[in-house]
Amino acid sequence: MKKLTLRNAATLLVLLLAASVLAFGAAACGGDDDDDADPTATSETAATDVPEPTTGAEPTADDDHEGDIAFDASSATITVDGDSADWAAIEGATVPLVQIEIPEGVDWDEPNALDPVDATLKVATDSDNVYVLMEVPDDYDFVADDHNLSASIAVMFLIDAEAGPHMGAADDDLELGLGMVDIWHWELDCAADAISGGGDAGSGDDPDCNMDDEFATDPEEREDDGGGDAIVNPAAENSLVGGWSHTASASGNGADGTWIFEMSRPLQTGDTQDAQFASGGEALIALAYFDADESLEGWTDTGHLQSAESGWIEVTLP
Ligand SMILES: [Ca+2]
Ligand SMILES: [Ca+2]
Ligand SMILES: [Ca+2]
Ligand SMILES: [Ca+2]
Repeated sequence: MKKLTLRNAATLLVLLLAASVLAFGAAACGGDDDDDADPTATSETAATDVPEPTTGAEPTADDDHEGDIAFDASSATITVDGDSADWAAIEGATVPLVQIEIPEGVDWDEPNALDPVDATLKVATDSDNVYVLMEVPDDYDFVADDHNLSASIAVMFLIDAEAGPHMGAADDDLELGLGMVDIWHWELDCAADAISGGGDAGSGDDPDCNMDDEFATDPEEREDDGGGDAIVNPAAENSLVGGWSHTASASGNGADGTWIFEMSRPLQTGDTQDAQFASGGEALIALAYFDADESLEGWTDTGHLQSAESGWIEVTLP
């Protein structure tokens, strides 16, 4: 597995300190999709400047998006069932996930501290679909009727070339949306033996298992595809699927092990609120993990661990 390469640790540290604002989430990445943010210029811009879907022939971003982590996706057809056996021969990357430090003067709830974790990310494609495996070493927590007391994840993809890895914003100003990102946001409302995702077209909502297909333009502007006050997307494609498991689930909540989140979606969806992928192109990815042990009430919106401090994860598609 390829390891993280810190191109310039000193610079990164400065960035971490300087940009310790909300990143992949805060008010946005948790809970419901209520959008209580002000109708900012960012959302106005998004309403009138819907990006054209990128095609595989063109990379989804330019060289400005160099991050700390880059790897190649593999060619494979994966069974999305929460069993990672079909990924055994596929190489991925180690992705450090760290908690966001809420900056002074920003009116967000201060989370309870969580230790960083190293997630594993693998990506594969076949002629029709993109497949993503995210594994997180953490104890098992699943409570069927309260998803805040279960693990939750988000996988984010660049749509607009200028979008930053902090839900569309960049390190230097985390409240300034630079472009749209695609988000697969999974709160575990279904047990491990169910397949999550899907729902009515024209929406990103998964009414049964809460694996929603979303988009964001900045950390406070996040919606299900097709949702939001200003953006209309009746063509929203909604066939995202996921299966999950945990290696120690048989031992009950609190048992040490590894979460396995396996996901897939068509390479091309024709949906302006999705990233589009094709052979020879690039996927730019960021990850988030919500730990149910963060508080007695479970994970909070601002407390999640996230990868944006490493920049966009660059994945070259076969
Ligand atoms: Ca599988
Ligand atoms: Ca979609
Ligand atoms: Ca989307
Ligand atoms: Ca935990």
